[in-house]
Amino acid sequence: MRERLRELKDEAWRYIAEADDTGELDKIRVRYLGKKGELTGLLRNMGSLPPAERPEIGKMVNELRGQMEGFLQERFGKLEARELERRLQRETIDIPLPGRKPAIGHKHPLNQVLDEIKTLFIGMGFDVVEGPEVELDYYNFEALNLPPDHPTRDMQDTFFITDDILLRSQTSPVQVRVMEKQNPPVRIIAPGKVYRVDFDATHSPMFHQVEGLLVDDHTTFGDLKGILGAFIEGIFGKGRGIRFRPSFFPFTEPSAEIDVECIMCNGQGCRVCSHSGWLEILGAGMVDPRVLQKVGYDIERYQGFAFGMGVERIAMLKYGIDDIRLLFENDMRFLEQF
Ligand code: 2NM
Repeated sequence: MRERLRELKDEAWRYIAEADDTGELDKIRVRYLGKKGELTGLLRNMGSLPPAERPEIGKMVNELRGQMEGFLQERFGKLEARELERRLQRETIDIPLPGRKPAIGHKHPLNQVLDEIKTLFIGMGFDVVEGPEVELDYYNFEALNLPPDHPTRDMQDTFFITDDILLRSQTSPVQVRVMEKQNPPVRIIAPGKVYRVDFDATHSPMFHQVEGLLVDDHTTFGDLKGILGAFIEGIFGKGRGIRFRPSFFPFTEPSAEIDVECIMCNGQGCRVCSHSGWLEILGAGMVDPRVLQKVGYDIERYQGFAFGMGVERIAMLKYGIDDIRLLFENDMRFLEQF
């Protein structure tokens, strides 16, 4: 029996010393010290020994058990430390490594400008209205005081679908539709896509307009100047010179084109403003009473002013973009700059 114990110890010590990881070591522990383990088995078989030998053998088995537990624990501590060391090596975090940035998109520059325009007019009490892009000739031209033979109608170079259906060339038809349904006071802006047969560095066959209309009693050209002055200040900043030049539109009388001091050269003259020091940004005027009369308004009581602007043009002037096509190509290298 003593012989057997010595063999068992030698064998176990060799296994424990050679175990390469904590998992293997645990299997060895179960093999000797587990419920069905070899050492446990020896204790259980004490009954088969002569009674005189039992106390001594029992003591030896228990001693071996204690030694083995101690040795296992020592090895376990070492292997566990080695495994932790290896795991830490493998899982090192490279702290200065730049993170993977998710590509986050943002609003297209045109929509940024459009939202700015809307916000400014909403702040001055205007409602935002939209209407059809495929429009009747009546709303696009006739209601706006452009009879069939009017020269401006040819000049507009419109996309016709049939004789009396077309792609709107301006958003003013939306305003006519509102006036037909609603009595003054009217205070609206109509943003949206418009279509004209025109294509070069500064013109696109589809572009965006914002037109505005205010109709009330006692509405004057002074109101127009005040509202548009506040708008221009909001878009281009305070203290920039503004000038009104006489102009002509079939739907307004008197009419004006409105310039702002060049934002590139502060009025000194440069390539952007064709060396004039001024940028044209708005058309406007007092609504021709004939337009108001056609929608059934009492022209003895009501007057109005209206204005229109191209969103692409304002974006180009604001950001110094020299080709309108850049706004539609959606080249990320361009868009990322805004
Ligand atoms: C402009 C310039 C001047 C305009 C006129 C109207 C309406 F419907 F009230 F008659 N809406 N927009 C207008 C006036 C538009 O764009 C350059």
